[in-house]
Amino acid sequence: MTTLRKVSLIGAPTDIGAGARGASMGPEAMRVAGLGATLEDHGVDVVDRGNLSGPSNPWQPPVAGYRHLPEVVAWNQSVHDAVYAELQDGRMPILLGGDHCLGIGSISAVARHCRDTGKKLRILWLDAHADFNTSTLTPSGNIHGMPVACLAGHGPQELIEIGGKVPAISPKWVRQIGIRSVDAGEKRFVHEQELEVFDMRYIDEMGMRHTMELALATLDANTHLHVSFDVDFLDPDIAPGVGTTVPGGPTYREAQLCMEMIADTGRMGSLDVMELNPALDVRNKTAELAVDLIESLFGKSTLMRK
Ligand code: HAR
Ligand code: MN
Ligand code: MN
Ligand code: MN
Repeated sequence: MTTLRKVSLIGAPTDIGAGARGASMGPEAMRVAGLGATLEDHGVDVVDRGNLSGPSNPWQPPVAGYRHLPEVVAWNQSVHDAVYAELQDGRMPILLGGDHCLGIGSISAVARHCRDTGKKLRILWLDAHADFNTSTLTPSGNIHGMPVACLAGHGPQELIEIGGKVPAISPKWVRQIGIRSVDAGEKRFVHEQELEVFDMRYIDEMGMRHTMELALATLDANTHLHVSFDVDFLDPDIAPGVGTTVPGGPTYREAQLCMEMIADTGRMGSLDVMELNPALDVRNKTAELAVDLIESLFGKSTLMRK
């Protein structure tokens, strides 16, 4: 089984759901780090669709528990439409964020595609954060802390219905990896909704290999695997260029193994690369690391493997 070799890059240059400005520069930093040419070197057919457009960031306080809700809806609608069009075209969308609120548009489109085609959906959420807040649980109102809850149907009507069905996904389809920062109310809600979380404690004790074996255990030939890669998943020592660093993340090799084991499944059908913040990066090294890890998602490994 090999990963689909036709890829479309979609830039979503906004920080509308984030608590720091700068993720809006993420798509261009990924291009500067050579994402397109690097994938082509691995035999991937790459089309860069350029950047989506949407409202600018008004930088306002929360209203009824949400910051910038109308703008977040507009961006997610356009992400949904772009991602869905690529899937219908038989291509693998790679969404270049932008902050992680855009996972709502991206994954609701993937879920819709899976309903159209009778595929089973599995979502790997690689992140320091669970992103499972609601308007009443959130400490910040930042919607990048809410996408998984919204996808599971817990969020404002205009956001949760973007992909046409509410809820877009079941929490049972999600495997979260690398989690190490969860707010108090959010933690209760994660347990109540039975999200499957492989947190850093689990990875410390059991290792990345065992973690990924379990996270990938229920994939079959009819599964569409969506990978939502929040760059703050990585340890800040190797990936400083994100808005919300949390110490104690996966090392370079742990992250590589994670990506290599995903590649081995051959089931990845769509990918988000989120929260890269070039304003906080050091000579674009976080973007370069993200490109290196994406190469591994497409099968780069140290030695040839069968
Ligand atoms: N949990 C915090 C909040 O909801 C911080 C969320 C930060 N989220 C991201 N994406 N960077 O994972 O405000
Ligand atoms: Mn498909
Ligand atoms: Mn996130
Ligand atoms: Mn995060």
